[in-house]
Amino acid sequence: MSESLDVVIVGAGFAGLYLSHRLQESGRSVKVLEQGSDVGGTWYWNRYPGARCDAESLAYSFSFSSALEQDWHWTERYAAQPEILAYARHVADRFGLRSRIQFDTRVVSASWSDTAELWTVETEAGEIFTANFCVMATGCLSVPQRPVIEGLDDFEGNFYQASQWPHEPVNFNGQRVGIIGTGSSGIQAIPVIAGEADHLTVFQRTPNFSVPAHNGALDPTWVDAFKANYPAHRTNHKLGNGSGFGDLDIEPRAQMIDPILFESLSDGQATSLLEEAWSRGGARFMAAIGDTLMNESANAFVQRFVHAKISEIVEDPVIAEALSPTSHPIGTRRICVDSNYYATFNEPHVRLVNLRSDPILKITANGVKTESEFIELDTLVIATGFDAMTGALLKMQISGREGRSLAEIWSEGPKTYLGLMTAGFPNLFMITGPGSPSVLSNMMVSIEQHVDWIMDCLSDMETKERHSIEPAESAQAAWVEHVQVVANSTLFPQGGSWYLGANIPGKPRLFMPYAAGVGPYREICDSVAREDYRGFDFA
Ligand code: NA7
Repeated sequence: MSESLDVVIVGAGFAGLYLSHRLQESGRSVKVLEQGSDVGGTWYWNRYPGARCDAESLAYSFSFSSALEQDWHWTERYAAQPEILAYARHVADRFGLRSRIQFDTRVVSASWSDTAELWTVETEAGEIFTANFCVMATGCLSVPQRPVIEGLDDFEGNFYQASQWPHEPVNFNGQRVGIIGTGSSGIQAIPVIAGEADHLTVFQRTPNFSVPAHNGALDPTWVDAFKANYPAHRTNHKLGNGSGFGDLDIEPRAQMIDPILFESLSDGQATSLLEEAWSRGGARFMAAIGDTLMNESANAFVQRFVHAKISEIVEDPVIAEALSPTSHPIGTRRICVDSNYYATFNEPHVRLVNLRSDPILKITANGVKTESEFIELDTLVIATGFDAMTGALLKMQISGREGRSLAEIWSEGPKTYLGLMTAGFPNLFMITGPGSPSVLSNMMVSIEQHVDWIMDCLSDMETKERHSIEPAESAQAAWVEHVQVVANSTLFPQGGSWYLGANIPGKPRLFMPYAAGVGPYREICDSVAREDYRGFDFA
């Protein structure tokens, strides 16, 4: 038996929740298929100690309902995972979305029928859903990457993966813990695990740049003043040239302020801007000097500033040097936002093993063998990242016109038009897909923008009695090239990061997110729609 719908959505994270709300409101039939047992996506799976958002709470939240915006009470400047998950649950309950979501349901395939002009979506349990439209709301960081390390499966102690953390409390008291991975997840988890464990060994391959969060309780008076101005703040977040975080000043700016460029600053002025940004905290440190991600000299200056900070914080100069990134320009790998990360290495029971000079040879039943020693462990944690942006899409068998598979068409890297659709896959939308600002942006801003655009597109198709939409090959090719041209005008490609697929052996190297900023990107999408969906073909 198959269920027939207007729209099938894969994923009940924030994207799936908002889209299902809009579809439900519009009277369309919709089903959301979700692998987890609850809503929340990223925030359902990533429950590791210290997990919290690196965007500020009042910006990392939905703007579509002012009642929701006003009612919801964020407690901290950067919300922790349980609070964000509670928010996702609240949204699902408040807007009556749960009845359309089928949990514990993994989608294994989605195929387009040229004759029926329908998508058929099949689950692991063999259930079949057919729909006119299929929307992949599968998230950008949802397929964990397990490292290839000899003996990883032989470890007999407690073993945890950051992005697949158990739902039961985990206690590290009295244990010798090891952690592999020093990206955002590791950098958030390390200080918290160190607070409990008897001994913590951090196995670091590549150091990452991290700035202090200066997290803390939100001041209710500040929040009230911010909320009184919420629409203006949201406009700032949506239209800016940057990543959609906007500024969190109490008085929202009427216009974007021109970025301050490095060449206009003396060294003293540049340092004081960085000092101010460092003491304010958060990822907006990267915007203190406006061309940090475009200009090698500016970037080198900012790198030196952070290296000096690390040396000030970390007492042992050898450890400080090992923690100081030198292999990539700052910001070209996602900047981390931490609470006490560098200071944790001053604790006598915390140790850094620099895998660059002492690589792991293998993991055994009770520890890690490096080239120079054996480190006995009770517990091993891996925080080794994700098959980002394309991982979840390619894990499913997705086939479009004439049965051609997405994996085959993307074999040299993802090809999309606007990060929303791929040629040959009619009526298949992606939310925050490769080729859109996605992971370079405030996800809430980008999710709402894509959902609203898709909803307008569906209405327009109905009005004009169009049954299917897909990008023209030429428009797609031009967009793919444009995304690369924009990326190549920045320092991002030098980062060798998961933005490029560089963390997955054999994955094609292509810079996946669109780096021109959320405002310009929104303007392009809106102009495409205004010009009768320029670059799309309809049937
Ligand atoms: P990241 O940022 O991809 O970090 C993964 C870390 O794991 C990184 O330090 C890697 O070192 C390390 N890693 C991966 N494989 C290995 C092996 N085999 N040996 C040693 N170390 C390894 O993932 P996160 O989960 O921390 O963060 C992802 C995003 O989630 C983050 O940016 C936020 O947006 C939220 P490497 O750099 O490869 O040398």
